[in-house]
Amino acid sequence: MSKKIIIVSFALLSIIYGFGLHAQSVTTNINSNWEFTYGDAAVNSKKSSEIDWQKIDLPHTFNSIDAFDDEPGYYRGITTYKKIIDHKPGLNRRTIIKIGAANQRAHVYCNGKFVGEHIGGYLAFAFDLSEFLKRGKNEIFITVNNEHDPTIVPLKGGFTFYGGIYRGVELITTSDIHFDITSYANDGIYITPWKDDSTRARLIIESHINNFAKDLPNYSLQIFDESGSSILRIRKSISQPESQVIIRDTIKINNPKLWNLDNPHLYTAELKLTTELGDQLDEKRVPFGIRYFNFDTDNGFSLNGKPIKLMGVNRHQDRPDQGFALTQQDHEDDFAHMMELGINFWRTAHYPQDKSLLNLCDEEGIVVSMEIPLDHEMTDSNDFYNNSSEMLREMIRQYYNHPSIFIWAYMNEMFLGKQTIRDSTFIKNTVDYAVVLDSICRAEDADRFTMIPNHGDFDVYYTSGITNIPMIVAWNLYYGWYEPEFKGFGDFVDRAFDSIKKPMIISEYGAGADPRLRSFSPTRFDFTQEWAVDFHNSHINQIMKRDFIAGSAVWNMFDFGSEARIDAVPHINNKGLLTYDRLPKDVYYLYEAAWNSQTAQEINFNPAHQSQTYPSMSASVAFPIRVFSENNFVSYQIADGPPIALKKDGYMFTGKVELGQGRNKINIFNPKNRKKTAVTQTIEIRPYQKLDTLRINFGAEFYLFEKDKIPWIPFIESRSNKILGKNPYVFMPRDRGVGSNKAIANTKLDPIYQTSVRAIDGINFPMPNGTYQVIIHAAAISSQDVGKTVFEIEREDMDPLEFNFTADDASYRAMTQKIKMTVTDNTFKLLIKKVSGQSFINAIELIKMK
Ligand code: GCB
Repeated sequence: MSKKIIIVSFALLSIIYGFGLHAQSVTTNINSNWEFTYGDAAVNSKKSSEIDWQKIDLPHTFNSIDAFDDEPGYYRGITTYKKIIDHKPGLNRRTIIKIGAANQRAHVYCNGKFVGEHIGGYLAFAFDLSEFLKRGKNEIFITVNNEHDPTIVPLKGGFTFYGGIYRGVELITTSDIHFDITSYANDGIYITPWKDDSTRARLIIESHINNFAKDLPNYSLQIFDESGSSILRIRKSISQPESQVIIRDTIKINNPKLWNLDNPHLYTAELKLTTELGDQLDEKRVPFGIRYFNFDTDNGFSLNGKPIKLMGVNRHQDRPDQGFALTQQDHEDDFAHMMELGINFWRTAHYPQDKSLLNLCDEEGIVVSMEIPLDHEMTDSNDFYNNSSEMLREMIRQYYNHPSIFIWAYMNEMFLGKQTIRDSTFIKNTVDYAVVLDSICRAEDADRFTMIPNHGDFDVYYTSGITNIPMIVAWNLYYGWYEPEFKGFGDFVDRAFDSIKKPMIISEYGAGADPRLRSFSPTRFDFTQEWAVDFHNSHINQIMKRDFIAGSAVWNMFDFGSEARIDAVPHINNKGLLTYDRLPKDVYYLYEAAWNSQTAQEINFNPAHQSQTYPSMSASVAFPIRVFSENNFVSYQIADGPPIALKKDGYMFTGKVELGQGRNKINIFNPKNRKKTAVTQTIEIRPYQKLDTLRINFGAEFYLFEKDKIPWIPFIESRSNKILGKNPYVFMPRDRGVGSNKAIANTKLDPIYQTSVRAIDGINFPMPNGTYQVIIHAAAISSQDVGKTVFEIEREDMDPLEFNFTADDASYRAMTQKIKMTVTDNTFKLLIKKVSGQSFINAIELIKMK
């Protein structure tokens, strides 16, 4: 790994030596009292005092709000962060600033002087400020630029690239002689463990030391096991006066306690630098684990000789109103959700994530795959290649000591939208560069596996030869979402296994679910919770059946920000098992049944679905029951009726019951004690005629639930519920699935406005006599509507009500108009007349007037 190895030796048993209370390294977090401004204040001709600074604390991003508004795009440009530090020189003569992550190009200045640059938004960096600091107040400026830069990855990607200093900043004071933290912002220590044979492990411990003093320090290494007992001690003097010294020790540990998923045993290496008199100069404590593992083409993953199916998730690092600027507590809370789900595998897609999480993975026994954000696109330029290669090296060196990391990945879906012949140059450049990146991984770290995740266009990857390069070939597959059928998943992986004889991981699979949407007859791309459940249930089963799939990771653990994406919730990717604000969806409970060994045999049920009211336009509904459990038998009863068995389907039990109007109590029995009820689901089917407010959506079969409000119900045509017109049709402008893929301005109810019935002359359905306030909801979502007065609604004794979309900003905007209507013959009738373009309706509300 290193170029300047000066001392190479084998272990010497040490003698006990004394410690002084000399200069110890001190790390201070300096996250509070920063100032922030847009633009480059560091080279700005204005005085700092004339700049409009906002007071902020770190972690911080400047995109947590503008990436979610109705305006396309978000601020991508230069910004400046300022911090005053009070410097009191002491025994520690060196002062180093360490920045956890700044997205994406950062320049650090101290008292107006340029200190250094860091490229890339997802890794830490550190600069020695010692030559720039003066006694007393010092002004630190960090400019952070997140504008698109063809030389810095990610160039593309399905997530929001929130700019800012979004991880913490530390100031480290240390002595002139210290472990090198500036080169790669790690601890200057690299521990490579492997198992020699059944009774012995061999470790190489490499320490990088900076020596500005030219004194000759002493070096010591001590290894502790988990109980804190010292198992080995080495002490030596450093006889070389060089300013950079690398010490490499090879040590052996007999009968090592291995790092397993059930018992992730961690050793600690304690490394010290002391003066000749024994005064301490610097100290590092580095946890590490000893384990051996393999990814096998036919049989998948094994750890310490034991086969383990890796089942886990991907996770993005953002939350509402915070973007990437998460606190340590936020990271830990996310990890707690992942543990509760029962994962044993985590892909940190699409970039290296917070160190605190990797520490938790080390401690809890989670297998991690980590990657650089080289996603979809690359530039054929030296700067691009240098920056990306350096980023890969930086990632490996910063995270090298974490026993939880087993895989380095370095590209994602590079051929999305590419064609073998048309894009042959791009494809060739990518393959050539994959060879370079793969060899960097293997040179930096001979122990771990390499991986490239590809999307589901098998031929373009296979024929390019890129699948020959990494040690693991991974696939991001969306059968039953972007592609038509769940079953396509199995067909795809079987073919890939037959063609590419290499270990395989399913690096992504997932389906969108807007937590507000539910359906009795879910369908692809309707964003209902029920479709997502069916999707995942099918996928878990298909994955479990195939031993050659070493592991799989759900896309995604949490909903996340994706500014350019327009699904049911614009700017959010809704494929999370939990919502953006961390509320579990139904699919979360399905996974608990599949993975959480503590709860798998029980009923795992979304409490949010325990009691629901469904207004209905029909006398009864065929209500689907879905219960999640790994048990063999689950039954239910309606009211006090006889127990009825549900049908087992993978990790869930299903049935359909006819529910009449009123409150229906469904008792689901505890599978372990069938006399006891585990969950009671109370479904109220409410005849819509009895409601004071009726809210009807057109063009989809889902219900939309809003907190504390009457849900929106689908308009289901029947003999009495009619849509009038010669050829009315449900509008499906999306190339697959339900509704439009446009964000609708002026509303949060996008699914209501994205769906519609067009070429419509009116609607009628039974409604008790009386007077109603009628609210008509319309949004022009077809190109045919732009710039037109589209339709009019007939009104009693008044001119028709016009829906006019001629204004420049009238399209893709929620429009509502109210009218008063009287029903006299128990039939509500709304007549719509086309003026130009096409008539349509998205939704209506009827509110009974006293
Ligand atoms: C993918 C990408 C991921 C997207 C995901 C999706 O294949 O790797 O970044 O977010 O699909 O949801 O479409």
